Amino acid sequence: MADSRALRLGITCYPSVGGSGILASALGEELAQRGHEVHFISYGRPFRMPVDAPRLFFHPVVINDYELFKYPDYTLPLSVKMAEVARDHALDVLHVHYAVPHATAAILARSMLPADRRPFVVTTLHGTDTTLLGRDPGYGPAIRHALQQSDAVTAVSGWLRDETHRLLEVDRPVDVIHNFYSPKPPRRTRAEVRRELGFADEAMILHLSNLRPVKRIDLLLETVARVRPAHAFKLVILAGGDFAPFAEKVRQLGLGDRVLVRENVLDIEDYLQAADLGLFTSASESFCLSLLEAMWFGCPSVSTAVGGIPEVVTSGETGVLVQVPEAEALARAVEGLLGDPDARRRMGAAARQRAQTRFSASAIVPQYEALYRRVCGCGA
Ligand code: GMT
Repeated sequence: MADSRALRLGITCYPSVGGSGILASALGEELAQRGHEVHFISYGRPFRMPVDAPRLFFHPVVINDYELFKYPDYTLPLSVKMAEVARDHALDVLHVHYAVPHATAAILARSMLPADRRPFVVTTLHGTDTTLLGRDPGYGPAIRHALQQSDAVTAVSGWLRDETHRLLEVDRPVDVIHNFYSPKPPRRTRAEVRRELGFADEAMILHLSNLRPVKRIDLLLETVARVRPAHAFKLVILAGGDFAPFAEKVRQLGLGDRVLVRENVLDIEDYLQAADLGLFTSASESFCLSLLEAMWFGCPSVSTAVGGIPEVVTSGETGVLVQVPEAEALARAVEGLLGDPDARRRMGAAARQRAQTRFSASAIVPQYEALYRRVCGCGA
């Protein structure tokens, strides 16, 4: 019989700036708003997790540093905290975001509990947990084991599902549930933000990422250095990390007056609404949540056509995908859109429409709820 009772859910994610943590926090918030009880378990409070929201709880994992250990261990205290929260709050499901080490800790936590108190384990793969760590002989077998032992595994794109089967040789189904984004209203107007950044009539190209090597910030800078006319735009980088290592490259390319960097910005919506074009140059990307964030604000993007990005962007309709990841090809695509405000407006409107219909909370969160109910055997 179908059971629509509210569920008790544990969510573990990285609490720092990063797509998997952002997605997990937003999911927890949405689930709590839908009446479920949500317990975050992590070493830090997820940075976008609201304070004082009903049915939303945070359980910190305390990590002690013992002299004997050369490297502090997180997996064991995390698993103990997961088992404790699962027992004390009668969790139905432990949903872990990013397999390493969360899925392994969840499997261990489950086995610490008596059979009638064990939560079901759902693991969501986000990207490098498969594509980077999955290839590492020191991690791959442990990830594979945790995926085989999970009650359900999801991937944030069809591409990541296929890569998981290929690289980790898991012989179990992997459900695809795409990412979603729920924009917060901007706090400042577009004009105020552009004034803060010192813009006159230039177009604003926006890039936002954690700046890891996979984001190819070198290619991003080489691309904008080739865009003409140079006075027609400025590049704004919202950096979820330290930009200092790239400052020399900015100088070498003569981009000092055209590249503006803001580090660890919380009000990203302020900048998203002020942008005219997104630019993403990643070497690999399972989904690219930042690209979706731009789409929500009617901002079309130029991006490398890698990984799961073609599932997010329809090339020529909601943005431009560049098949050859080279500065020259990317720069020509940027110039094409900078020089054609009508095309930009048309693509921006189509991007917003696609984001709302395909990648909104109302389209995606019910897919997770259905998955939880399926693993719990409590109907849809
Ligand atoms: O997998 C990672 O590199 C980290 C992860 C994160 O926490 O930022 O990023 C991945 O997950 C995001 C959310 O699902 C995706 O939007 C990113 O595309 C993905 N990164 C990569 O695949 C490189």
